[in-house]
Order: sequence, then C-alpha cells, then structure tokens
Amino acid sequence: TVELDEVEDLTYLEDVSESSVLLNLKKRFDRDCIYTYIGNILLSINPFKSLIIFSEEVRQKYEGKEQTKNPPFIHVYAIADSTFRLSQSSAQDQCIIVSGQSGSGKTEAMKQIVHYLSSIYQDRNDNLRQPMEVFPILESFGNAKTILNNNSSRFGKYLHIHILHGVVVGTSLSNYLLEKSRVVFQANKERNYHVFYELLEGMNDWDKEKLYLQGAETYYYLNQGGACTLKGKQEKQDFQLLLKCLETIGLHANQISNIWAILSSILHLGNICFSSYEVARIFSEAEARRIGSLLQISCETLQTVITHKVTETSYDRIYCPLSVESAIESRNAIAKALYSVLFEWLLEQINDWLSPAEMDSTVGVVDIYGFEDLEVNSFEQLCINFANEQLQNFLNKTLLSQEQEEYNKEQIPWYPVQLKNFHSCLELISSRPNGILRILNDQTCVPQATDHTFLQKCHYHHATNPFYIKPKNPIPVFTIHHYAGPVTYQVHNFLNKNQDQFRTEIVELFTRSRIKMISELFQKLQDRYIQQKELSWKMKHLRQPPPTAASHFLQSLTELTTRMESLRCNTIIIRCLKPNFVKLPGIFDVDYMSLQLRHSGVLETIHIRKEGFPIRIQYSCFIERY
Ligand code: AOV
Ligand code: MG
Repeated sequence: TVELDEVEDLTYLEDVSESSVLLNLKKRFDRDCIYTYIGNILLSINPFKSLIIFSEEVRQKYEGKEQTKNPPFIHVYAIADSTFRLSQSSAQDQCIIVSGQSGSGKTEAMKQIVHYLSSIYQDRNDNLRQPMEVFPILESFGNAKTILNNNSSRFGKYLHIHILHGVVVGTSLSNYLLEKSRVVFQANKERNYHVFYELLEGMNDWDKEKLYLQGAETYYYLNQGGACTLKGKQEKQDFQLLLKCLETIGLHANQISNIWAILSSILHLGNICFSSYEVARIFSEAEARRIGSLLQISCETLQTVITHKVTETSYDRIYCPLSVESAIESRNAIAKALYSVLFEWLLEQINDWLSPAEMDSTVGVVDIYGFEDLEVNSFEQLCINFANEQLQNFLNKTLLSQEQEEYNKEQIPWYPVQLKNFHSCLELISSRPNGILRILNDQTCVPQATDHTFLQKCHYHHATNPFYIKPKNPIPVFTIHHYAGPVTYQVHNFLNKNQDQFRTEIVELFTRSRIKMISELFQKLQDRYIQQKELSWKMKHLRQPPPTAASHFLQSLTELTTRMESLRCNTIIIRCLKPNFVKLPGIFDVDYMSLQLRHSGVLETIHIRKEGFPIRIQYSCFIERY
C-alpha cells in the first residue's frame, strides 16, 4: 500500500528536492518498505533486520508478472524477473549492477536475485546445481568483519546466470582482486576471513589436535584487531554449513583435509617469531615443524626461505640472511601466497561444479566491494575506491545513453542534464604515465624505490590537481577527492603490497610438497611465471614491466568495464543505501542518507528521468488498459 502523500517511484514526485526525496524514503522505510523506484532503477535501503518479503511464497508471486500488475511490483524479485524476461524476449544478454557503499546490502541483493531466478526458472525435472550452495563457501573464504560491515565482501564478483531454452541451467563466476593483506593484518575491531574462526570453533577437538590448533586468540593472524568473536555469528553452525557445501561441490575428504591443513599452517606461520639479532633467527622451531608435517614440506627449507634471500647466479645459489623486519615480510608473504592460491583453487572448483556446458543467454550480476573510508586506508582501499569510481562513472554514462537511445527510438528531441564528471579523478588514479597507480607500478620495478620516493613522485605530479591533496605536514599520506568524499591513504607498504610475484624459492618449496594437491597448486603458479618470464624476455625491447597487483587489478577492471560497456543498453541498476552508520534496524539517519544520495547522484537521476517522460508503458499494455 502507498500512503496518500507518498510515491513508489521518485519520478512521480511533484517537487524533486533533497528533502522531498528523503522524506519520501523515510516514510517508506519506517513502514519497512525498503524499495523505491526511480524509473527502472531500484533504490534499496538496508533494513538491518529480517523481513518477511523474502520467501518462497513471495517469489512465486513475481514470476512473469508485468510491471503494472499485482502484486505490488516493487521488489528486487521484480527486477530479477523483468531482467530475465528481457533476456528472453530481446535475445540479448542482460546485466544487473548492484552499487552502493560498504554495508549497504549489495551482496544480499545479489543473493536474492540469484535465489529468485534459480528457484523460479529452474527445470523442475533436472537437478540444477544450485548457485545458492556456493555462497557459504564464498563468504567463509572471501568475507570478513570490517568496521563498516560485519560480513564485508573482500573480493569483487561478476556472476553469470546461464540460461538455455528459458530455463536456468547453471552459473559461473569471475572474481576480482581478493584483499590478501587481511590474511596477515587486521585493523582495530576488524577480523581475518570468517573461515579461520569457523574452523577453530566448529571443528571437534580430536581433529583440531591433529592440526595442532588452539583458540583463536592465541594466533597473531587472528587477534590483532582485538575482535576474535563476532556477536550474532554462529561459527559452529557456519562451519557445518561450509563443510556441507564443500562436499556438495564434490570435494573429496582428503581435499577438504588439505584445505584445513593449509589454513592451520597459515595460523602457525603467523606465530613464528624471531629473535632480534642483527639478522633474523627463528625463535622456536615448533611452528615450522608443525607446518612441515601438515603440508609435507621440508621444515629446514621453510626456515631458510623465511630468514634468507636467495639470489641465483648462473652456477650457484647465494643465501643472504635477512633482517628481522624482512623476515617478517617474508613469513607474511608465504601466508598470503598460501591463502590466495587456495582461494583461486576453490573458485575453480566452484566454477567446474556450477558451469553448464550449453547456454543461449545470460543474466549477469555485478557485486563488487563498496566504497570505503576506514580508520587506516591503504593500497587495497585505493583499488576498491577506484573500482567504485569507475563503476559510478559507468552507471552515469549508461543512464544518459539509455535515455538518449529511448528518445532517438521514438524520435523525440531531448536535451540531456549534465552529470558530474568523474573523468578527472579516474585520470588522477590510472592515466598513463603519471596516474597514481602507474607511478606505483614504475616504482615497484625500481630497486632503490621506497614508499617515500613513490609519495614524492605523486606529490610532484599531482600537487596542483584539484582531486589530490598533499598533506600540510610532511607525513606519509596523500588524500584523494572521490565521488563519495575525500579519503586519506597511508603510503606505508604500498610498494610491498603491489609486488605480486611470489619469490621463486617459496614457490619451489611448495612444489616439492608430498601432498599432491599442494604441489600441483604451486606447480601451476610456477608454470605461469615461467610463461610470463619467457614472454617478458621476448618483449624485452619493449621494456615490459613484471606484473604487479595494480596492473592485474587495472587489467581485470578494464575487462569488467569492457564487458559492461558491451551490454550498456541492457544494464539494470540497483542502488543500495545504508540508513545508518551503526548497522542497526529502525534508524534512518537523515544526514548520512543525504550524503549518499548526493554522492551517488540520485537527485540528478530523478531529474533526468523527469526531464523527459517518466512513465513508459508498452503499447500493448497501454491499449489493454485504456
Ligand atoms: P555490501 O555487500 O553492500 O557491503 P551486505 O549485502 O553484506 O553489504 O549487507 C550488510 C549486512 O546488512 C548484511 O550482513 C545483513 O545483516 C544486512 N542486510 C543487507 N541487506 C539486507 C536485507 N535485504 N534484509 C536484511 N538484512 C540485510 V561490502 O561487501 O562491505 O561493500 O565490501
Ligand atoms: Mg558485499
């Protein structure tokens, strides 16, 4: 039901102002109506509580319904349904993009869409491999508590729902840049990936003993944020669910044990400490021995690799002892390598299980990490926020071009509203040769470069850029004016984090593991390196730099954008909003909401839709109705 002075579609508002929009949204939110339209864009406000509007019964009601018919059409299910039908009627792939800041409900919306489509449009005689079954795996391994969201996605994903003859036959998944640093470091009140805590709480004592495991607070990689427990999270149940899902996707018992062995080894690695002599020496051998036995690798070589840098000459290997600081880096690098290799492997397994052989159309759903401004922002936040900047830019362009196309089609003259220009901020970050990430890449390849020289170069090239702020005092930070506000980045460790190559001796150590799965994982990595090396050798005269985290990220973002661009006119937008900062139900923080409206350009969007003809009805519907 709609109250008299309230609209379900903001383009129907008589007077469009920030306050009228906010008031309208608030009234609806207070009645648990979390969805509102702007034309065909869906706004969704995170309720922070379970609503009865997500059930099998409700789902059935939306199947194949036209926009103008009952039930109340306004729901993420309605969007999912109309997108699905569009993919069938137009015979073109469609893409739903979910945007919004961290904790605004993007991932939940994506799950509802996938759940809806795979349960409504499945072939009931067939055993569809339900994509819902893989979400617990993705969340255990790819989500963590941050200060902005207790279940924050730390990787981006583009999920494709495959359709054959009007029936959902499977799914596939592309992923973007997992936040690796979280494995070894968490800021205050944040946690490592959920899976570690689930394992420690959910596994029985007998199995835990075999992995030499103890409570979460005893591990350096888990206790740094001082928040080992997460209120309301049922670790034991989540562990059982994870276990079930790993079995569902067809993993064997020994593969699952290997996963636990890798995770336990990461925890033991974190507890390796060093005595502070001039050069690093491992304090106690206990941890290294455990890792050696869990991963079936040589404990001595492991210790050497952690505390030494190996330089290869044409006939010999030279071992240089590392300082304590460098040894810690090297220990952390091994932990990150193990986790990211495991994560990639899991995604492969998931895709193998989910992907069908044949399809004739797809509906894609893009759910990346939301914009974030944390207490300490680093390389990861820069990448995350850059991705959001790019997405926002894409959405604006899409909106205008969709509108334009509509008017061209009907031969109606139209004068577009000017939208905020994102180009300059994107350029500041990624343009060649002096965008911040480009400078970072160059510096990562220069042996003498440091975080400091990187920062100096950024200041040098951008100090006068209006989107860039050089700090007043000589502190190691820079600030960028993003579309969603200014964010200050600490440059500490930028170069290190950008270095994406695992050291050869680390990779080699694990390829010699007597556990086949582990040696194969690293063998693959080694093969990839050799290929890259050959390629860059061939291209030497082009001075091809080695791949870095930023170059991978930029490349995968370009792929994502190209893919989205190709579907521009078949893009459906969902904008998620977070009603308050404290993650609680029932609070509509007007100031916080108005900032988000401003940043995401919601008001302009309403204007664009209103400028023209806000109501579009299919001819057939129109004739039937009038
Ligand atoms: P995000 O994906 O946008 O953040 P989530 O989808 O993880 O945000 O939502 C955050 C939390 O809000 C969830 O864990 C739920 O507790 C709650 N929530 C969101 N949507 C709903 C809903 N429709 N009904 C009930 N509760 C909801 V991030 O991944 O951090 O950008 O990187
Ligand atoms: Mg998310």
